[in-house]
Amino acid sequence: MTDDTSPTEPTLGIGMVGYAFMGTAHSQAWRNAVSYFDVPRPPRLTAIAGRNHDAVRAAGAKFGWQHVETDWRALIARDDVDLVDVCTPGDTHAEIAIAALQAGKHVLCEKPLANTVAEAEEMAAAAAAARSRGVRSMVGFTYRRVPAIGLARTLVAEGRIGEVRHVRAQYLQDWLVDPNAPMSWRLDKDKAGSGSLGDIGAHIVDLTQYITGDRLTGVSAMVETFVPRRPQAEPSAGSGSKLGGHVDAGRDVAMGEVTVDDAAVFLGRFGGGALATFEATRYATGRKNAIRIEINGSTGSLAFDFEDMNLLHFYDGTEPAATAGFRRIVVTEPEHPYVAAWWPPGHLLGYEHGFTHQAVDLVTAIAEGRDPEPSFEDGLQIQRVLAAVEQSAAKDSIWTPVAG
Ligand code: 4PW
Repeated sequence: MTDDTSPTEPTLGIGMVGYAFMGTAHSQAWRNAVSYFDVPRPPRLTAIAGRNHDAVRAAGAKFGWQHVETDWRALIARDDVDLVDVCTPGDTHAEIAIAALQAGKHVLCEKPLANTVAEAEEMAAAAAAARSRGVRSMVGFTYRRVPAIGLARTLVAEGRIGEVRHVRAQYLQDWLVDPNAPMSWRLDKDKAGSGSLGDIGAHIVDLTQYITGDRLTGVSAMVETFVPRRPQAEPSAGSGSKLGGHVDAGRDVAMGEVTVDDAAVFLGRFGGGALATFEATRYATGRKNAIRIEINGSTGSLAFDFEDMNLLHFYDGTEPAATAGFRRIVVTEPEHPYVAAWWPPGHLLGYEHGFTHQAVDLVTAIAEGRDPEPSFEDGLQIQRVLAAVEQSAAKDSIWTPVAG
C-alpha cells in the first residue's frame, strides 16, 4: 500500500529573510517543530530570501527551503508566505517587519527588536495595528524557551523563593579576545545598533524580567570598547566559526573601526524592589556562552548557567538547616517545559532546541488566535532598558530611569 504523509491540516507558509547564524538556527527549528511536537498548523519552509543569489540558493538547498528570493519585498508579496521570519542584522528589522505586518503577514523578528527606541516604537505600533486584523508578531528572545529557564519562572511564580531581593545576571562570551578577530556587522553601530549590550545583554534583561515577572525601572551603567580597530577581512581558513575567527597578522589587510561597546556592566533596580547587577561581554576569556543567572529570594535561591543548560540549582531555605543546600535539578523530566516531546530523562537538550520551542509556541499561538510572547511591545520595553544603559554610561554612570 502506498500512502501520502503530507499534513492534512492547513499549513503555515514560512518566508525567512537571512541565512547566516540565526537563519541556520531558525531553519532547523521550522523543520524540527513538526517532527517532535503536535503543531496545529505545521510550518512549511516556503521561501528564503537573501541578496546574493548563489549564496541564498545554496543555503536554501542545504536547509530545505522550497523557493529562493533575492528581494525580501518579493518574499513578503508571495501568496504562499503566511509568516515572515526576520533573521537579518538589526538595521533592517524595522523596515522588513513593518512591511510584512502591513501586508498581513505574521512576523517573527530576531532580537533585539530594533537598533533604536524610535524604530522599536514604530514596530510596536505596526504590531498593534496588525493585531486588530488578527496578524501576530513576536520577538525572538529564544533563551526563554530553555526548559530550566521555564522551570525557574514557575518556581518564582509559585513563591518557592519568596520575595525576590537580588538578581545577578551575566552573559559571558570570549570570541573577541583575539585582537585579530575580524570586523563584522556585529561590531558596526549602523548595522547592529550596539555591541555586547544589544546582542547579548538584551537576552539577560529579557531572561531576568521573564523569570521574575518584574521589570527594570532604572539603571547605572558603564560600557567599554577594548579593541577599537580590527582587520577588515574574512577570517583565515580554518579559524572561523559563526562568531569570531582570526585574521593572520602577516596578511596585508585594511583595518576597520569598531563603533560599538565590547562590554556593558550595569546596576539595575526592579519595580518590586529587587537590586540587580548585569554584565555582558565578549571578552570573558574562557567563557563561551555562559548565561549565568542567580536570583536570591527571601526563602530560597535559583542559579542557572547556559554552559550547563540542562541544570537548574535550587536552594529551598525552608528546609531544615542541617540538610538544606543547593539542589541540582536535571531539567529533563516530562513534567518540565517542552521536554516531553523529546527524549527520556537524562537525555540532554542543547542550544538548538530553544529555537524549535520558539517556533512551536509561535505557530500554536497563531493557530489558536492568541498573541504570542514576547510581543513587540515587550521588545520595545527592552529597547528602552538598552537606551537607558547607553544614556547612563554616556553620563558617567548617572542613575537613569527606564522610559515608558
Ligand atoms: O546568543 C547569542 C545571540 O543572541 C549568540 O551567541 C550570538 O549572539 C548570535 O546572535 C547573538
